Amino acid sequence: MVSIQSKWRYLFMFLGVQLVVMALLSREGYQKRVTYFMRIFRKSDGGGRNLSASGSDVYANLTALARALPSSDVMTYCPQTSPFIRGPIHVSFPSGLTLAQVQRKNPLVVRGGRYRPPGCESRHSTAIIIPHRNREHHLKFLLYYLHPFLQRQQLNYGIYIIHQAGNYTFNRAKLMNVGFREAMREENWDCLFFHDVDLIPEDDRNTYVCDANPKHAAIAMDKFGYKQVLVLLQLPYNLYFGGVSALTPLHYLKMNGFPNNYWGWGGEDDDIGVRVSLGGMHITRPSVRVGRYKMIKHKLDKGNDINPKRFNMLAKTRQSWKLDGMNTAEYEIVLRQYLPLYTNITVDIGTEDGLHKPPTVAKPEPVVPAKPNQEQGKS
Ligand code: UDH
Ligand code: NGS
Repeated sequence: MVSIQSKWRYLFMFLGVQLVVMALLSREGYQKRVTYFMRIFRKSDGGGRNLSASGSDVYANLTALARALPSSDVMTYCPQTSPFIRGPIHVSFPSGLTLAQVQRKNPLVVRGGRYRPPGCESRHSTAIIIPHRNREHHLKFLLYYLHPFLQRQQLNYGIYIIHQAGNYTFNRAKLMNVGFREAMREENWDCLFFHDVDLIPEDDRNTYVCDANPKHAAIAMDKFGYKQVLVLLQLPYNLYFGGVSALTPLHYLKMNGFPNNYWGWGGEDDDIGVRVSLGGMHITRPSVRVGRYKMIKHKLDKGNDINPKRFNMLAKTRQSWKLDGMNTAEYEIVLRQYLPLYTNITVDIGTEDGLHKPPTVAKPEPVVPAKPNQEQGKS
């Protein structure tokens, strides 16, 4: 039999344990654990529709955008700030994505990767220039995110892929010169975005329109922990201009475009930054909160080795910028294709020794209709 005294003892012990447990639970760790579990519950009932912690689905409001037809026959200008802008975008890279899927998700994009907002007259027209070779996998993801991103901003836009022909060392800056001239030949764009293929914008408040001065848009990347690149690289004079940058045609011509002689990785973006200042301009930037990008991870490409001459060349930008640039860019267009999601311009930019005949590039075979009797003869 348990005595009354020992009953009290058990009761006090029980209360004591309760008190200790409560004290432990009320510590900060408990709060974190509760928040963690709450997040799990919220995620499972959210159906992935609005991932508020990591941004929203970039396609979330595209159907509303397509329905925004003009209220009368007279098209009015789109509002100063697009009502479809949402802020942070959730970016991930699911396997199995195809260009056909991207095309289906963007029914208003027309031949050559062009778009105009359906309900109003856009205030801006922007060409996106993407230097490219052997990065089809990255291009697919960029197109998946960039098309709806630009549509949410109610821009007139066109996407140009400037594809370097052959296997000679890659030259990012010269491809940009080609992109500038070829895009301007097609339309009087009021802004050009020079865009690496592996950088995905993560906030649609980072508007793809030009400022009064050249704008460096990719200022915070995941690979640098979203710290301002400028601070991290300890660059002098605020000149970092790599990744994604925006210039008007006038800006571009004032600085004589980009250099043509940086073959291989590195330095060309620093040269471009110096040219901005030599052209009498300065670089503007969005805030770190908005100028955020996710980089698709990769290693240095074959055919794009680090350029050992880059530091010597950089030391001479002040003397060379007027002698080498847009005014001296020589190239030969190999192929121009108006594809459903972009305009592809395959170009021979030659080598350090100058421009010679294009290396063998697979041109599409002319389609010769087979004669019926030939077909029959086969079987
Ligand atoms: N690009 C291609 N194909 C190539 C090389 C470059 O399409 O073979 C284009 C592409 O748009 C790319 C851009 O050029 O985004 C810039 O090249 P990059 O991605 O190689 O440059 P980044 O500075 O490279 O992003 C990081 C690789 C690690 C270099 C380490 C050197 N210390
Ligand atoms: C600088 C390079 C730039 C390059 C930047 C970031 O040092 O071309 O690093 O590179 N300049 C020179 O080499 C002179 S990154 O870390 O993104 O690979 O863009």
